Amino acid sequence: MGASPVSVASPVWIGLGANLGDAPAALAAAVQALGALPGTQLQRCSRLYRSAPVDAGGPDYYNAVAELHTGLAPLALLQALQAIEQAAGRERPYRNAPRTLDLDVLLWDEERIDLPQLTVPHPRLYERAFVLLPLAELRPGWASAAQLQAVAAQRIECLGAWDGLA
Ligand code: A4P
Ligand code: MG
Repeated sequence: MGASPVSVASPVWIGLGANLGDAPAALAAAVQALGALPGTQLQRCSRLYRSAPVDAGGPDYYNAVAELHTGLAPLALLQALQAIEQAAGRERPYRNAPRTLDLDVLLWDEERIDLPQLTVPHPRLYERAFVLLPLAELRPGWASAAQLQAVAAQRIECLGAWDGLA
């Protein structure tokens, strides 16, 4: 007798960013869209942050992190994220150009993913206050004091609860 099928949902953390158009509205719509993906539940969302562009120009960014449980495979989720970005009017004129919506896979459970299209943990995760601070809200104790100290000079402000908050 074979074992009964087990549905495996992985905890996944998604970084959301935008600095063109109505960025808070774009982030709130994206959080709803993430929770509506097949086989996927929105678990929690961080508070909303406003941050100075890092390695980039243009207006201040709005950033947040969402925690999902998904049964999607990594590349299927990446494709879904890119479809949500496109629906929000994402254009890619050059690297780190200002954007209406950016969705990055930050962490996939405890896994490492090393594919041509997808690197997880996100390679620039630890360099960025706009990722570490909202992620630390959802995973208290995950970032060390030294890691948080390393990004302490980056300008970032927490705007508190918002529409995306689950
Ligand atoms: N890709 C590889 N790994 C991943 C991953 N873990 N998640 C590939 C998502 N995509 C991943 O991404 C380019 C390619 O990366 C994709 O086709 C995918 O196959 P992109 O979003 O089209 O291009 P990008 O925006 O130039 O790259 P990326 O990686 O999103 O840029 P960064 O490094 O995340 O920087 N400052 C502030 N304050 N707030 C921000 O949100 N964001 C950036 C973007 C720069 N500065 C910022 C912010
Ligand atoms: Mg991206």
